[in-house]
Amino acid sequence: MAMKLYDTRRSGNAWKVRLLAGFLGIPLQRETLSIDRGDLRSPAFLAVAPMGQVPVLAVDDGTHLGESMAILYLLAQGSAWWPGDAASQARVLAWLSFEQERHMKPLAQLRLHLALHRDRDPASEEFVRFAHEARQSLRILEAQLSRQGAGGWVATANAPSIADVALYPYTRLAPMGGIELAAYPAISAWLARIEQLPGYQPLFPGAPEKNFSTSESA
Ligand SMILES: N[C@@H](CCC(=O)N[C@@H](CS)C(=O)NCC(=O)O)C(=O)O
Repeated sequence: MAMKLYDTRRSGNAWKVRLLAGFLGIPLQRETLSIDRGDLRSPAFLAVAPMGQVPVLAVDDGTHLGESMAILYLLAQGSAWWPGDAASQARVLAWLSFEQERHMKPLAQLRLHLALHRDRDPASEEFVRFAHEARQSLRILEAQLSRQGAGGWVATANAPSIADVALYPYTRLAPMGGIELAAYPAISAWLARIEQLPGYQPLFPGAPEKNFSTSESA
């Protein structure tokens, strides 16, 4: 039976899980919640998700697992997406940590408030700071991908890892928050290579052209 993934239609963090499941050929049954409807504050959801956020995966042993990094780690076990040697694993962990600490938040905030909710001023101190942090994070990623060379991946040389999956969604969606990617050629080539991998899943199933759509609620 397919594992159940609690997500929202537009969650970039849940997209990471759906991407990896697609690459691995793991079927997922989506339970798609709505932030606007208050689903993430319902007692039923909080019973399986103490952190009150998506993604959450219902694991085969009857437990539930939150946090995208933890879910990617679990799903990738036994596959090339989680490399076999400790030094490579440590490098993957370093980039997962970077994604959570420096990459995801500014890019997610810019997309959420400037493109989806349209409720903040891009010239406000807070959003100028997010834009600065987002560009800094993209410069670090660009430099790393340049170092890795034309066919390289974020943390590994010959095959992609869960670090690539983790960094893909909020990088791909950066233009929604006003961060154009043309200035980052290594990132642009890497995004295209990920999108060519067998099993790639766009944000909206079967509709890659809708990745940047703002017409439907989260
Ligand atoms: N560190 C978490 C962040 C998860 C997260 O921010 N989820 C967002 C959706 S993309 C969410 O549930 N937001 C609703 C809320 O925080 O109330 C992860 O990587 O899974």
